[in-house]
Amino acid sequence: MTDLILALDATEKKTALSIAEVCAPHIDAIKLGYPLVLSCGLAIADEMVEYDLPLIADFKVADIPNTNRLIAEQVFDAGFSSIICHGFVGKDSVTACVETSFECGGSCYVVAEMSHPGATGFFHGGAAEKIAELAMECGADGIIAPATRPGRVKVLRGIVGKRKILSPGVGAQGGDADTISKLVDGIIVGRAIYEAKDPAAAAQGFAHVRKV
Ligand code: OMP
Repeated sequence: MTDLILALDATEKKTALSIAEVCAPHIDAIKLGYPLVLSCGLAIADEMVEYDLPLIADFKVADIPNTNRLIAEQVFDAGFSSIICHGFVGKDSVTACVETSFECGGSCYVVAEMSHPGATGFFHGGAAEKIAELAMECGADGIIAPATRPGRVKVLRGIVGKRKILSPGVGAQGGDADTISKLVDGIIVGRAIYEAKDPAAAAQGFAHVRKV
């Protein structure tokens, strides 16, 4: 089974809630990040409760350990079930997110390699492998790895083993859902669903992938 995670980056509350409502039967989780939360506040998580789906907070947290902990506490208090943090900030900062997630009964995912073209400027030469190793050492639940580079996901799978890989970059960024879903535990899809004329139909279009 590969989860379909909706990246709900719509910035208008009414639009975001109506997309979540119609897509809910066809998806496994909703990822909320800066675009929607900066527009509507963290309380938007409360309004999503009725869809009965896990909520992933994508703030790509990248600060000192104490600040990471404070951010993670806010996220879990608001009702999210997972948080995404950056790994390049180091072991102590990632550990703060992982420990807070554990204490709050949630999960923590660490960005190992990003999906956009510019990411290769820094996530290369073994950097992503190092971050994935760090994520495992810190006890993270999994990593974020790019649907736009399935070959790299295979390499990172070798490091994380059975731990989860969630993969953004399907659709708008060019990643292929069928290819990547065979390699990962969840695909993260944003614009291909929330910008579609019929978001529910677009989400339903990934039904075959959820069975992989
Ligand atoms: P679309 O490109 O519209 O499908 O959205 C992808 C979503 O995944 C956005 O919310 C991005 O912020 C997020 N994302 C990436 O696109 N690439 C990454 O490397 C990491 C993330 C993420 O952490 O979710």
